[in-house]
Amino acid sequence: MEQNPNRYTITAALPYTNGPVHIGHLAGVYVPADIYARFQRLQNKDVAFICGSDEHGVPITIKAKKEGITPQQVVDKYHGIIKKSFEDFGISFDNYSRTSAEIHHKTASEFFKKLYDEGKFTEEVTEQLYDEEANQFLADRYITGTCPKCGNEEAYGDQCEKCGSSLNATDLINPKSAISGNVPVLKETKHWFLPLNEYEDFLKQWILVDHKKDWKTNVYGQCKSWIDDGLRPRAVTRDLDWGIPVPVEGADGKVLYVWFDAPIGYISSTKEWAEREGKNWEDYWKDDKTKMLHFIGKDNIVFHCIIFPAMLKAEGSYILPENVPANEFLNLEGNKISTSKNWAVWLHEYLEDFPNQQDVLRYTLTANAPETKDNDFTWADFQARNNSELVAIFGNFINRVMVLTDKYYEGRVPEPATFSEIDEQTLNELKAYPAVIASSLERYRFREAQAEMMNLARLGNKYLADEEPWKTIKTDAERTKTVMYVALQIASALAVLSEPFLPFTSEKLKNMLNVTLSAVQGPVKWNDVSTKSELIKPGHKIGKAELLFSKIEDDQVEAQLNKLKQTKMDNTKDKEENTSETVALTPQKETIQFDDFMKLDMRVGTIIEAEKMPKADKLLILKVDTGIDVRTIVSGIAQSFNAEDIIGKKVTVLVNLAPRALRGVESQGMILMTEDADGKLVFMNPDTSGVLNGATIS
Ligand code: B3M
Ligand code: ZN
Repeated sequence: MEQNPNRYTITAALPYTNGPVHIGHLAGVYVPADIYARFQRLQNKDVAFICGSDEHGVPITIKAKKEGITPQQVVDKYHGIIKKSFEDFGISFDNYSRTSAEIHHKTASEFFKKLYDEGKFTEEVTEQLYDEEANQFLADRYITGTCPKCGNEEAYGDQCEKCGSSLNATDLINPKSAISGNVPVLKETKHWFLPLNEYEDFLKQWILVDHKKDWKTNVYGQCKSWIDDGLRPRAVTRDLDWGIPVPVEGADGKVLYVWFDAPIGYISSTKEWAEREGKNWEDYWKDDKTKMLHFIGKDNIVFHCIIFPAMLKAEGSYILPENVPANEFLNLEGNKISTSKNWAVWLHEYLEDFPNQQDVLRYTLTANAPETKDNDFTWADFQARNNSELVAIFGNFINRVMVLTDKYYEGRVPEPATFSEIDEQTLNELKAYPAVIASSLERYRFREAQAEMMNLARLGNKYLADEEPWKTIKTDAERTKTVMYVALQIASALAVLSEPFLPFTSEKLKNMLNVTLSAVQGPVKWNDVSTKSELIKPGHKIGKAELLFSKIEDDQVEAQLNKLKQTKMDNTKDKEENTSETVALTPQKETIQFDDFMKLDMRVGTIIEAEKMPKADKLLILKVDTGIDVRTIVSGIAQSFNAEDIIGKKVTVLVNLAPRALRGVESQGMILMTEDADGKLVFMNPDTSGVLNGATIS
C-alpha cells in the first residue's frame, strides 16, 4: 500500500572521490534525486536529502598509486571538487558529508560491532587472491579478469560492469593483479561474511512480492536474477590498509569492505545533519512512517537492493527503502562515458564554457534521462533543446509577459474584466498541472514530468499568440488587461512548477515577478497553483525583466565537438605509442604466393575439454570442436592459462596441419595465438559471437 508520508529520507549514491563528476553522474543520479527532493519540499514535506563522498575502497588507493600521492590527498582533492560541482549545479543536499569523517567511522564500526556481537556474521578462513610481488591481498578492483557470467574480459573482483553481476574475486576467469599485472596466487586469510543466503526468504518476499509492482522493471529484473541465481555469503571485510579498521580482536590489517561502510555513510551523513539542525536522526531511519528512497545508477543496484537491506534487516532497528529508482547509463556522442579515456563532459569544465547555464544542462539531461535504457547525450541535441525549447518557448513567453506588463501597466498586475471561455479554460488547465506533474514525479518519470512543465509554458505561449494583447491594446483596453492578468498567472505558476527542474531559472523568475515577497502571502507552494484563486494579485508590482535563456551558437557546439575529437586523437596516439614501445617486432617473412596461403585450412572452433599434460609444464591437451569434428590438439599454452578457465573459448584452428605426436599424444592441428603487450599469450578470437564452429577463415 502506498503511504502518503510526510517525512522523506532521500539518498543519492555517494560518489567515489577518485575523480571529478561528469554529466553521466548528474543525469543518472543527482538531477533526478534533486528534482524529487525539491518537489517534496514544495509540498511541505519534511525532507532529508543526504549524500557525501565515498572515500574508501580500492578505486581511491589505485588512483593514489597512479598519481604518486597518498589516498588521503586523493580524497581531499576530489571531495572539494565534487562538493563544489554539486553546489554549482543546484543539487540541494541537506547534507554532504564524507566517509572519512569521524562520525562515519564511529557509526560504521558500531554497526559492524553490533552484528558481530549478535553473531550475525560467519567467520571463515578462505583462500584469497594474493599478489606475491606487491605482497598484498587482491580484493575488488585490485583484480581484473573475465566475467564468468557474460565473458567480459575487464570485469572487476567485486563486479562486472558489463552485465552488472556482483562477483567474488575468486569467481573471475584468468584473474590478473591490477597492481603488477601478475597472475595472483591463492593464500589463506580470515574474514567475516554476511550470510546473504539466510536472508533469501526475506528478500524474496520484500522484493519479488511486495515490490513487484512499484519498482522500476530494470531494478526488479536485476534483483530477481540475483535471487534466482541463489544468494551466497558475502565477505564484509578486506585485507587492505585503507578504510575503517575492523573493530574486533584478531583483525589487524583488515578493514571493512567499502560496500559495507559506504551505505552506512547515508546514516552517518543524516546524523551529522540532524546534530547540526537539532533534529532526531532516528526519525529518518527508524520510523516506519518515513519514506526512504535511494537514487543510484544501475551498477549499484545489488548493493542497495540486496546487500544493504540484508545488513539493515540483520541489525533489526532500521526501516527499508520504499523504492530504489535506479537509472541506466548515459553515453556521450555515441560512446560510453569513460573517466580513464577522458570521454566525458566534466561539470567544472562545462561551467567554464557555459557560465551560469546550469539549467540548460539540467534540462537536457532530464529530457534525455536514461530512465529505462541507456541513452545518448549529444551537443547538437543540447543546442536544439536550448534554442527551440528553453529560449523559444519558456523564455519567449516570460519575456513577452514581462515586457508587456511593464509597457502597458508600468509593471503592475492589471485588474481583469470578464473572463472569456478561453480564459476560463486556460485557468482551469493551469490548475490541473500540479497534479499531472506530480503524478509523473511520484512514478519517477522525470522526463515526462519535465515535458509536462514545458507544456505549461507552451500553453502560455499559445494563449498570448491567440489572444494577441499587442493588437487588442489599440482597441480594447479591458480585454487586454484580462489577457495580461491570465498570462501573469501562468508565469507565476511556471515560477513554482519549474523549480525542481530549473532551480536557477525559477529563482530568477520569482525575483522578476517579485513573488517571493507578499503577493501571495508567503512563498508559493506546489499545490497553491491548483488551490489558490489567484497566484499574483492585481496591483502587485513586478520587478525587472532579465534574460532567462540565451541562444547557443553553432561555434560553441563546434568547440565542444572539437574538444572530443582531440580527446579521441590523443587516445589513439597514446595507444600507438604504447604498442610501438612494447611489441618487439619480428622482421617480415619471405613472400609467399596466394596459392600457398590457400593451402591453409583455418576454422573457428570451440575448446570443449582441457587438461594438463602429465609431467609437462607447458602443454595442455585440448578437445576442440572444429565444426567438422571433435579432435585432440596439444597446445603449448599451459603457462598462460589454467585448463579449467579456457573451456568454452572460441579459437581459430589450423585444421589441416599434419598430425604429430607430442609426448605420445597425437595433436591434430594448431590453435592460433598471439601475445599481448605484456608477453602473455592471447587466443586469436576476435569478436566471434554469432560465428559458428567450422566457419572458414580467409
Ligand atoms: N561509490 C559507487 C559509485 O560511485 C559507490 C556508490 C556508493 S553508494 C553507498 O558508483
Ligand atoms: Zn559480466
